[in-house]
Amino acid sequence: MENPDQLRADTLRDIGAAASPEALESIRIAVLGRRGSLSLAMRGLGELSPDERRTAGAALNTVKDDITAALAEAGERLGRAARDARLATERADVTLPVSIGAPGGAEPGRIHPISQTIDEIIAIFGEMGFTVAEGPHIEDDFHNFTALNIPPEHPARQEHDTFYLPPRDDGSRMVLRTHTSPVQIRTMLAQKPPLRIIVPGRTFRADHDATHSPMFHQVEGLVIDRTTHMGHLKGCLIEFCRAFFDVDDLPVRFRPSYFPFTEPSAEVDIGCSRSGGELKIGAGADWLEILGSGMVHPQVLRNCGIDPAEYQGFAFGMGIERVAMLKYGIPDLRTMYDSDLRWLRHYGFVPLDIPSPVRGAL
Ligand code: 2NM
Repeated sequence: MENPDQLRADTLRDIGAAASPEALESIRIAVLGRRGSLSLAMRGLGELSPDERRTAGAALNTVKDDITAALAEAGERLGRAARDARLATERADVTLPVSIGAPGGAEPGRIHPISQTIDEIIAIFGEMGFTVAEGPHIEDDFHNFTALNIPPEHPARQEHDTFYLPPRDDGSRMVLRTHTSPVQIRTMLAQKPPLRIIVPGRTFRADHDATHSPMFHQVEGLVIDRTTHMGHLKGCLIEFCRAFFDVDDLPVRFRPSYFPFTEPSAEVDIGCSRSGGELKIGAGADWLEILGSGMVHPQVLRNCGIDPAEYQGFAFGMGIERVAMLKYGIPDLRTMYDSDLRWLRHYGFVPLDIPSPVRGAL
């Protein structure tokens, strides 16, 4: 065989000249492979005397280490070059319009109508100065019920309506939040007024039929300041309804109602017509319920360390699935979470159709 130094010099030269990972692999096989020149040389050591074997073995091992290191280094260099070349050719201009079903082009994914609707609602309230707050899906009894002035015997607390987790060591049971209101509670406990937040997110109720899903989405909102009053509630929610449904003169009606956590409470209806079996949002003979709302109950404020003699606030809540179905003409709630691609192609939104207070209402 060649002497070890010659083998090293020749191999390192070949490695330096290798122009592709494949060429590098051929060199590795020719030298270090089972029948490679270095492997054969190492096998030949058995014919030497012990002394000679020790010297020659050490030399061959050094050569092997040097070649192995050079192969690794060259492998990285060629890998980097290949990656750079790919990046140069596979550049994507994300500002280009998306061509749906263009021949040879990949089909873009779709934004789910629930995500799109949440983004639009955030854009509208964002313009009014609200920020987004979030919190855990698993809540304790205090944040989900007690702080909200929901009494111990209230039907909403029953096993029948609420998903309870197995008891903890102290016997208490956590719940899957039944509304996003516990996030308002957490916000009031953690921050000082003035507050202006909306809380979009998943909620859970033990209810499953044509118009109810055990998991659904809500957006709730909360405003607290020294002089906040029912007029602010009305102005804010009228503005929201008109922006969301993109109808400037949309009739909006406030109907007295009851919630344990607000006093007074009002349900919010928008005008519509149902003539000819077709639902049309806008002026008409009929009304459609969209939101629940009210002035935050003084006891709720007290539960959160806010003095009701100093501060007042309003809150509201709506179901996202319901307003998404109304706005986008989706007839069946149960299709929402089927992950059916044909449904998503039809009802989904093309990415980068970024919602804004103006465009979001389109
Ligand atoms: C609704 C309707 C009315 C509400 C109240 C609160 C809190 F935490 F401030 F007390 N959060 N959300 C509220 C009020 C929610 O949903 C239909």
